[in-house]
Amino acid sequence: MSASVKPQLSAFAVDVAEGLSCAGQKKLSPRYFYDDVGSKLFEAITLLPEYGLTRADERVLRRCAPAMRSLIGPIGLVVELGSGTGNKTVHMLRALAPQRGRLIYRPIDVSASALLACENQLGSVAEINSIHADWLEGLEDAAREREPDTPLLLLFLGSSIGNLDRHEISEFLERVRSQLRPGDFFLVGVDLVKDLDKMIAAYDDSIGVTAAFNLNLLSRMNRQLGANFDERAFAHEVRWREEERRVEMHLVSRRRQRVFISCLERAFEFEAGETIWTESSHKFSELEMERYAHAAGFHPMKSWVDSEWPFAEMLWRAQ
Ligand code: AVJ
Repeated sequence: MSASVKPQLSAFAVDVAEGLSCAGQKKLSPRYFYDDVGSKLFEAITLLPEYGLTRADERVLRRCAPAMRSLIGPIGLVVELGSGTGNKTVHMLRALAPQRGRLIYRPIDVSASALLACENQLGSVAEINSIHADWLEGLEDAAREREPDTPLLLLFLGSSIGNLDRHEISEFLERVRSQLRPGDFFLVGVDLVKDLDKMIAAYDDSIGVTAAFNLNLLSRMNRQLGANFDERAFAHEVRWREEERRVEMHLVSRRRQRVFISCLERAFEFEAGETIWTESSHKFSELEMERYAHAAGFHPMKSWVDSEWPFAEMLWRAQ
């Protein structure tokens, strides 16, 4: 077949082909959870009683915003990796907006609908100039387009950093650091290690919203790649991996089955009990994060921890 006949595969299709044809553990990247349905389901997750993470993030942000303002002074440019709808960011922007002069907010997200919500919600607090891209790609754009002499505050909230494997974190932070100038600030929100039952329940809620969020990945492949997954033939499963200090989400095949993905023109086999590993949510200590900070060229300035749900907001300065 000539190249012009075969349509170009999307990044999603290419990653699915690779992730499902691994000889060992099948896996898919959690970035693909966030299509329009997945983004809404994630918003629902943040309202669940079991998922204390987002409320803790919001509480600490609200509490630390004024202190941050006095530590770092007024800020002209705020960039956010994985902004989502920007719900939590509004307090931060209100506290940081300079008395006179403008505040530019550049949310980066892979979900266009989340960015639209962001623009509608925060438009009265700051000038919004959104970037529809992956984290690092978007940060490169923001860094290239920034004005000289205005310090930048980069936000990375909600423990999104927990999706990275530990061995990827140092390289990721170095790449972040390379886009910043000395004196810029980085605020990272991390979920801390806590009671095991709390960590598990946060990803295995009683009414099955997180299960739907996980299974939507199969539906998304059906919708966008012409796959024929039977969602009922897979189950949501949550595991705690002690040595890695992380919660893993999997989709378990309930029986032996074959799935065809038409845009890949390929079938994939699943054994009964075989899983697709869809997400890792790592849990940290403040000390561990401080080590990552130093190694990547940041100076940890201060951190704030929620009193109800162990979650830390850590403010670092680029050295
Ligand atoms: C947005 C990546 C921080 O890992 O806790 C919530 C996503 N997955 N429930 C997390 C998620 C299942 C969330 N992060």
